[in-house]
Amino acid sequence: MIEKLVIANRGEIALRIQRACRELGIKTVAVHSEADRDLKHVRLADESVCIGPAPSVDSYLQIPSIISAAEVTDAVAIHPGYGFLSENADFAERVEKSGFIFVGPKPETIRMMGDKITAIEAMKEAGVPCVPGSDGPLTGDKERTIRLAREIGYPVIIKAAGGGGGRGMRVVHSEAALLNAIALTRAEAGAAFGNETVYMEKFLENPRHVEFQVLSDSHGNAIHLCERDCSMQRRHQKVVEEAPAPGITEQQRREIGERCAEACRRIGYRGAGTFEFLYENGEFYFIEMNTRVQVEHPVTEMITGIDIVKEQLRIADGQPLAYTQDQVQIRGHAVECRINAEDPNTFMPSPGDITHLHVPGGPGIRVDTHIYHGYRVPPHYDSMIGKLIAHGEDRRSAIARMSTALSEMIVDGIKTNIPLQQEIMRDSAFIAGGANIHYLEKKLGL
Ligand code: MV4
Repeated sequence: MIEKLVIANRGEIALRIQRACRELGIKTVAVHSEADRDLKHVRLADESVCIGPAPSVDSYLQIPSIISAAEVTDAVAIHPGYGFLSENADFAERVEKSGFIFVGPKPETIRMMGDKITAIEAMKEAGVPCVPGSDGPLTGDKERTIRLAREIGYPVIIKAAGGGGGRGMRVVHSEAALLNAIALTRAEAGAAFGNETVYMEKFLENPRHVEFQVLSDSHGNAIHLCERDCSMQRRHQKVVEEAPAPGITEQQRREIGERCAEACRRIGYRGAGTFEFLYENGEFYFIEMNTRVQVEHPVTEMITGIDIVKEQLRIADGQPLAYTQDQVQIRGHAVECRINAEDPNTFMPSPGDITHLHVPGGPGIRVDTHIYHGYRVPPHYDSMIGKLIAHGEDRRSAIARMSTALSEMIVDGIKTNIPLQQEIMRDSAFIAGGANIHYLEKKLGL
């Protein structure tokens, strides 16, 4: 097994990775910014290295500093977590060229998925259902583009090949607005991603966001771990996630899940990954693939009993998958509430000292957080300070457990979105299940 690993991240995911390492007997090196000396995982790490000042660009995004930290500590592997450098193909490449194991897919796979057009092309070829669209970049041929949009049917959406996660896209409702919208999206994409390539898709008006978790090893084995519903979101930030997705039939799960696993085998995918779909009128449409561990991975762990981070580490070590598809059994239902240090009404970040903390517990409750009594939430990073995960025999019981857990949780000294999460757990459309991606924003009056 990998002897020592650098955790190239912070917060709850750094602690989550450290826990998996402990179980596997891997020593950990925490790399942290000047503002993060007091992080729980830094204190618990076998070794720690300060890699720069508070701003992420000067620390968690500094590729040479992270690789140097691995060199000076004699680490053999680097886990990027989520965000920061996790989907940076150049980082993965420099990690490997420096002789370290990158816990994630090959650099060329990350690059392929980073370009949404090549990602869709690969998935379509592997039999994964995609959104009707341009099947490649839009050309300068105006007549051809106008014809294409007519064939697809309005509304259409123009997306940047270098975008994703809600950046670089524009909806077009009529032919009169088409060419101008393409020009604008191109210009923005050029400025934001250094790539003016854009493509067109049919715009789905009221879809749900349903994503499949996969694991794929370096021996040609790939499995799916069921799907998650992440439709409860605000401004492309997920708020509540759950698994399995309400209303998906066992047959459809098998069908789409197996297409995703087969796509992994075909492209030689390595590690954990997520296939993002839009789900509308009973149909799945692939939009993007994420090549990292995701924030919401615990809901999948709760219903499958599989430790996704440990599997990432085993795969990175070159071991075959510990599970076959038949051994993946779904039990019950899990819900996750993201806990953010923010004003529940204005959504403004609320960093500061945690003067009092009480964490919930009881059957089926899991708390993934790095915060502790007396911890100061720094203002420099994402406002998510933890996740509450509730598992139950069915969806109703998972929601009931989550409601109780939220009512037990006390975080004093800073504002949190716990009141908003309590309101969502009481919301009739959430309780019914299957609300679409616009539901929360409409409820909040956005
Ligand atoms: C779409 C779409 C409707 N139709 N594509 C936004 C994030 C990025 N991952 C893709 N996104 C969307 N692509 C087509 N063809 C609507 C969205 C979208 C969305 C998707 C998932 C979760 C939240 C969203 C919020 C707004 C728009």
